[in-house]
Order: sequence, then structure tokens, then C-alpha cells
Amino acid sequence: MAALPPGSLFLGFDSSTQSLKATVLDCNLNVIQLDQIHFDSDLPHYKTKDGVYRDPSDSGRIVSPTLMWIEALDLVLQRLSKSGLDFGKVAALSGSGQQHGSVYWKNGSSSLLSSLDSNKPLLDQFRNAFSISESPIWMDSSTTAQCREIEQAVGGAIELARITGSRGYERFTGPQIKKIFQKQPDVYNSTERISLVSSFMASIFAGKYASIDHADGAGMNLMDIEKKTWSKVALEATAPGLEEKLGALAPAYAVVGPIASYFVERYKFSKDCLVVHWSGDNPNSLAGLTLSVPGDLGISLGTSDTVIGISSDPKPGLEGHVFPNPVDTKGYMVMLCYKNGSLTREEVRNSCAQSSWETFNKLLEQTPPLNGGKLGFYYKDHEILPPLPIGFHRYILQNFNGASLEGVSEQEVKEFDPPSEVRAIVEGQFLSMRGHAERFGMPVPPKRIIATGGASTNQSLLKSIASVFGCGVYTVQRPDSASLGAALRAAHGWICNKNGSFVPIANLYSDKLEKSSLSCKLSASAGSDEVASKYGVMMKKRMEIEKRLVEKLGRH
Ligand code: 5FX
Repeated sequence: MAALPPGSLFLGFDSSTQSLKATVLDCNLNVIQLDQIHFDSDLPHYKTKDGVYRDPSDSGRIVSPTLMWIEALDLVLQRLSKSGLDFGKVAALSGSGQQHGSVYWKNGSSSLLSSLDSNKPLLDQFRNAFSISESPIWMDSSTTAQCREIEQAVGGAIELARITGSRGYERFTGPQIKKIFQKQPDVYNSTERISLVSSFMASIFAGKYASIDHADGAGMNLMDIEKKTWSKVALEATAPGLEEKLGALAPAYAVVGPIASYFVERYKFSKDCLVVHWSGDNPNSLAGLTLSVPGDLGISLGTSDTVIGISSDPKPGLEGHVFPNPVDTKGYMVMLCYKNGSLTREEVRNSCAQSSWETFNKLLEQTPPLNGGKLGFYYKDHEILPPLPIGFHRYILQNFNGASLEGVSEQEVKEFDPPSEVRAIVEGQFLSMRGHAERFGMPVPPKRIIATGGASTNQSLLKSIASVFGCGVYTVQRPDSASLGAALRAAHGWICNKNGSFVPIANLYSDKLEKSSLSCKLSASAGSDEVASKYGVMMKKRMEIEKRLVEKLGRH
């Protein structure tokens, strides 16, 4: 097998909701440089809040300006260059895109992509490239009607999940495309290509339309996850002439092509630098966290909280998602996604802990595990899992001793005292993850959990995860697993290309993991089995209450 050439660098990006990050790895897989553009503060003229626009006139519609992502790209490259990065050493680049978000290229834009003028900023050249200037993103929840229509047309929600890995989800790209086709048919007809955020950014770097990769493509309700081709029935249920607008799919480890001359001339990249297909942030996090066997669970605590794992034999159902594994030719990754993550924890921190994480952690640590039977459901935003609207719901379990649910009943209450409220949101979020992970067939207890994302630096949260799940919680050196994973995948794509066929990704790091930026350490030891088993009983009650809430209030 070819080795990574000495002195070579691998560049990974993460085009996420709130920022564009870049991570540079050397050939020993150590991070040597990082940079980041924050959309709200670095590009204030777009007037985004948390990187998005929430449309007050269309409930649940959440979009981001497509051009902002392009301007951020030029800016992050300028910053990397100013801080001394020699782009000429970059052997390959790849990236992560926030999943599901879509970009609509206007008829004729392919020639624009292939003839960029390196004397001009990217922004000036792409002003007229899109048929829609605001890209729908993963936070959008305005397409419930389209989800139900697509499910019905393919034979039901379970059938759509069996084919595409997920039932109809509002944020998935198929329902978003269907809404555009229904509400703005002229716009749909004037679109020659639809990209995901991932393949959109790859297209700019390659100077031609990049394929959607199999892992991110599974987040669209359009791809047959077994065959890894577009599903005819899902395409037909979504919009006419769609296959042509989507282009062919490709494995994530394949190469789109060499970097466009624009970047060679303007930033002095080598003309041999390869653009490896970009993928979704979650698939790339799986790579960056080096999750490799069933039983390894990744929990990302960020704007959205996600749980990811590996499965050789997934059973797609009404909850969770199944995607092809982005760094393997076989096997799948499974994922649960919560919209209410850090922003909702912050809301409780502000109302109960004087806006201070220190106070929040103190309150959490001073309350007992299981919270005296207090259970809470906190949705500051429309939740994805379960599909519930904005609202907080609090219950006290009567006669709860953790041994069984016999004789246990719940009483709904209006509020908790601040310490109980803090523990209720934390335990509630982790109990929900455990409950849904178990129901989805992820191994119980997990072998190990690797925590990542901004809030994974909070030791008190990690301790709670360890005691709710009953296993050790590890952390990686860097919380930005998506851009690190993208840089690692750039190296993986380079090796696969050099080798002329697929190479297992572990070959890249098996002899140097401990010495590389990919290593992880135990941050919270498994709590007691007794406590974990009591949490198991509490979790069952929580799932019962959740089911009733969905029946009463859920999006159907
Ligand atoms: C996954 O399905 C999601 O919607 C989110 O985790 C986005 O990927 C966040 F960028």
C-alpha cells in the first residue's frame, strides 16, 4: 500500500450551520493549523443569527444565504494563507457539509464553474449562479405535508425507511425539493443541478459539478441505501426530472478530480492537489472519531445533539437514520439526531443557573442521580426525535424506586426547582439517547462512548452520560471531529486513489493512532451497574410518556 508522502498536508473543512472551519493535518495525522469563519460575526452583512434566517412568515422555514458560504470559503483560504500555510504542500482536500441542506444551480452555471477568473473573488463570480438564493437547511421543519405525500406514494413510512434508510423527515432534501417543485415550479425548472452543501463546496474546489457521495446522499429520502443508487420510486414521489438534476452518486473515498486552476493561480495550490468527495458532517465525524466496530458509540454535543454508531446489519425503522459507512465499502452508520442540543441546555442554564456553566454544573452535581423521579422534556425548537413542537413538559414519578415500574405513576407539574430543572434537562436528553439507541438496535451497553462537539468539554455532562449509559466516556483531543474527519478522509481518498482501489481507513493510522491528533482518552469512568440499571427502568417510563406526548401533540 502507498504511504502518505513525507511533507504532504491534508486539508479538511467543515461547512456547518454557524461557521466554516478548516483543519490541516500533516502526514503523521497531527493537526498543524486551524482556522474558522463565524458567519454572524465575520460576515455580519448577511445579518444571520446563528448562521440562519428563521422566516417569521412561514412557520418552521429556516434557510441560509448560499453566497455567504462562498464568501466564507475565500475568507478562510485568505486567513490560512496569512498564517503561513503553504497550499502547495496540500496533497488532497475534502470537507463536511451540514447534512440535508441544498443548493440550486441555475441553468448554465456549469460553464461558470469551469471558467472562474482567478483575479476576482469567488463571490463576484457566483452572484447569479443560483435559482434560489436561500438554501433550505437541516433546521427547517416546514415540509411535513411533503414527507407524508412521499411516504404515501412509496407505500408508507416504513417502506420509505426500508428503501432510503429513514422515514420522511422534514429536513431531508427530498421533501425540501418537493416543496420547491410544488410552490415554485418555475424555480425548479430553471435549476440544472441540485447539490447538497457537501457536494456544492466540492464543486467549487473542483471547478465542475461534484457527485453527491453515498453517505450524505442517504440523508435525502431519495437513495436506495442497499444498491447505492437513486431510488426510482422515491424520485418519482418527489419531483419530475429529478435524477438528471442530481447527477450520479459516488463513494465518499473517491476523487472528484484535481483542484480547479482558480485555486492553483490564486492560492498557489499544486495542480496535483486532489479534491476528494465531501460528505456530511456526521459521516465525517464517524471517521474523525475513528469509530470502527459495532458497540462504539459517538455522541456529539453541539447545536444539534447526535448519536452515531456502526452496524453491519441495520434495521431501518420509524426513528433514526441509516447511512452507508463513509469510510468502508461495506457496512452502515446509524444515527439519531436531536435538534434541541446546546441551545436548549443554554436556555435552562440562563433561567436556572444565572447564565453560568459553572453554576449549572454545581447544581447538576449537587442533585442525586435519577433526580428523585423528576423527568423533563425540553424543546426550545421543534424537535426531530421525537417529532414534537416547542414546549417544556415536566413530570414527577410517584413510587419510583428504580427496581421496576410496578405501581409507578406520573404526575405532570408546571415547574421544578432550579437544581432539579438542571438535572432534568441533562438526564432527559441522555435518557432519550439511550432509549432510542436501544430501540434502534445499537448494542447495550455500548462498549465505549466517544463524546465530541462543543459541550464535550463539560466534565459534569460527561459524568452524567457515563452513569446513564453505564459505560466509559472518552474524549478526543479536539472537539471539531467533522473537519478533522474531513482532513483524514482527504488522506484516505488520496491513498485509495494512489492504490487504484479501496484501502481500509485503519491502515492509515493503525501504527500511529496514539501519537496522532486522533487519539482519545478516558474522561469519565462507567458509573455503577446498579445506577445504570435504575436509569434503564426510568428510561422505559420516559419512552411511555414520550409516546403519549407524540400521540397528543406530535407532527403526523
Ligand atoms: C443530521 O441529520 C442533522 O440534521 C444535523 O446533525 C446536521 O447535519 C447538522 F449540521
